[in-house]
Amino acid sequence: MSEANTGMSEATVVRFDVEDGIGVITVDYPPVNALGPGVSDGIIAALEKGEADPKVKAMVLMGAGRTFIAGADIRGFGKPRATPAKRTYDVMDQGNKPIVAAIHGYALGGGLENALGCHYRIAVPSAKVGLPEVQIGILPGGGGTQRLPRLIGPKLALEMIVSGRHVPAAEAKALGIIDDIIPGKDLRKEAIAWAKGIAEKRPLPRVRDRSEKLAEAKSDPGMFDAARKAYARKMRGQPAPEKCIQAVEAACTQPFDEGVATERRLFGELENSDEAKALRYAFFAEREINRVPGMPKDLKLPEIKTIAVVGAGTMGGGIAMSFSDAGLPVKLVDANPEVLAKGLARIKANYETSVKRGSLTQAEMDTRFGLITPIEKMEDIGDCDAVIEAVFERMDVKKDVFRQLDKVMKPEALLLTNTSALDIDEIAAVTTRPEKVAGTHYFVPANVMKLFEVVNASKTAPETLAAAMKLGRDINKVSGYAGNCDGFVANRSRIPFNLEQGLMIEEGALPQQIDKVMEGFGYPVGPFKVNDMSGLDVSYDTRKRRAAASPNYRGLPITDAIVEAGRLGQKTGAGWYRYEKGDRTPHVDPALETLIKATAEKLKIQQRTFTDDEILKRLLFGSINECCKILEEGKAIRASDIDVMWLHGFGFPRYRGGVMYWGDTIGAREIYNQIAVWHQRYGARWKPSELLRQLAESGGKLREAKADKLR
Ligand code: 3H9
Repeated sequence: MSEANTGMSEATVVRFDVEDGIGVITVDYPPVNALGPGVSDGIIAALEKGEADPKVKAMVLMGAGRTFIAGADIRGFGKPRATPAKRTYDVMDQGNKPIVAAIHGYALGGGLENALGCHYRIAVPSAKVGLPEVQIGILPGGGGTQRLPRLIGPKLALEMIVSGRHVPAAEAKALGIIDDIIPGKDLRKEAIAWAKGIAEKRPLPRVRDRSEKLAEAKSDPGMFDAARKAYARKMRGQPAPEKCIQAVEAACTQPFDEGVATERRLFGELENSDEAKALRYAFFAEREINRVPGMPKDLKLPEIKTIAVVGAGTMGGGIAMSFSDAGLPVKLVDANPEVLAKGLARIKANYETSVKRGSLTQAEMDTRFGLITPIEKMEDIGDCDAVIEAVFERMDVKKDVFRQLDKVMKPEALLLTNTSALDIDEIAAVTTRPEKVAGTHYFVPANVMKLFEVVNASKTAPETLAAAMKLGRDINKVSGYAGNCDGFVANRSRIPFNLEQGLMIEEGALPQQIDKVMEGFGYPVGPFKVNDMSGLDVSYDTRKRRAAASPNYRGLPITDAIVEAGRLGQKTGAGWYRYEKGDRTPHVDPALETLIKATAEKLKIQQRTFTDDEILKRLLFGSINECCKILEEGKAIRASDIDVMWLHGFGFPRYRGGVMYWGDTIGAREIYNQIAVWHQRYGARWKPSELLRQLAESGGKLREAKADKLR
């Protein structure tokens, strides 16, 4: 075996060696072999070496470590860079020796584009391929939009490129992206053997030369507009999906090289778009959120294999599903057999709806439902590694459950609570193991929303915190750190939004105007339509309880009057909107306007008109101010964590990065000035945070704000 480095800069990132007549090019750029500095040049140098070496009959391109190639180096986007003298794909196309891409882990973006430049592609069963560029606001810029349609046809290529989804190896084989699936026990050995099998085959199957599949576009010219329609709602406000469609269209109408030039032009138009920048920020923020500073390096995490959920209500059922959906067995406990039976029936009905919709097969439903074991006695969950309590949100009820759990659970078990507002220190104090107690706060619906807020109470051990955060990731959620305070981080930062929403109605804005502003901003559904879906009675009850507890509580009298008029939302046929029987389409209702006006007159509340800009700022500035207070108090680690929480807990439009990222597009100074004016006009709730004032003065970025110290 001869081993050689391929040049100066790429010496450490790409290796080339020859074994048994096969030149093996190994990309070794941890952690995910992104096409960072020197990688593409290293591949080119290796290809040229293999081409020139008479001993080499064919070549294999593979990745070292956990994956093939995860794509271009996203950190390099938006920064100036030189146009490469040569591109790997062109060098592959010009070569005379067959090249086999041997894929394990992921071949994404530029990774798959390199594989498409190879003559053959083989993969291990667990591999995944895809062109996910659209998810970071760009399009495949390495020939992917031109080669993939030639390989699998424009219709399938459109779907893959515009959705950006990861395609598992078996499906990729069925689609024609992968030529063969290999066992992958010894990737290198199997790939060399495979390459030997095709070494003499000619002509070389170059994807760029294929055109038979493109004929599909001629027989179905409507496919591009159909794709536009299919993604219009989902990808509203974003330029990338449209440009992906244009690029695939170019593959069908232009010769290959022209199509590549079109793709490159469209890529250039997207790379520095506001949406692409925000989406890149979101990508890295989602990885950063996993890091909790100050954690001991050698932490030994308790293993969590068996889980129990206490409380079979809507929340408990959703939580149980979050485990069964991830393939983990879960025990669902409720002392009340009726509630337990109802809870199970609700879970079953949820799964049945998914089967009806086609998003789940009957077999998958059976497996998932089968993972949930109903249990009536608390003693029967004692051997579980962790338990999540999801009972009624009242301190005495929670304490009672925790006393019981402390008795029945094995000593090393974690005791987790799904409380959304109660003091976890107080709950932990009734147990003999407060170090094993933490909050794991789900968002509604628990089986759907990705945010998993992990609350660090004052006695929570680092192992418990880290294990709880890992538990969230294990069930495909996004774990975010929160300190123990009223509302924790996500809900607390959202409270001003909800409050201003109600107050603006009192002052004369109409729900349809506010919804239109927020839908225009990028929310899939406006906040009042969401209220109508969840029911107006829930927050009504909370307000009444708060009013009873504190005589100074102002409340929302107009919203209360709407509820008292029997308008509870979709379930009563009217709320902020009017609904036809059996239909969930919201209709603007003049009767609501009359009711609001009459109540305002009666209560002597002055009404006025609002501009769209004022509505947006009133809704979001208060939350930005609260985020700053949360950071100041050391209850969140970093501003970008709160942004991730808004993306995954509240459906904030991803292409706007998050509430703090969006705030930077306005600027801390302008936000501070406006808040100071509102502080004068509306009083204490708009008191500017000290951190916001500092950022305004220093010109600092909201999104880069961090807690000095976690408390
Ligand atoms: C592209 O290819 C454009 C082309 O068309 C050509 C243009 C000319 N770059 O996610 P993880 C880091 S666009 C830089 O935790 P996992 C990540 O930040 C690209 N860094 O692992 C993290 O770093 P840290 C198209 C990257 O196993 C570490 O690697 N490709 C990149 O859960 C581990 O990542 C994509 O969009 C990257 N491309 O998931 C794929 N990828 O440890 C993006 C990862 O410092 N990547 N990092 O926090 C992914 O989707 C996932 O990382 C992947 C692995 C599924 C691969």
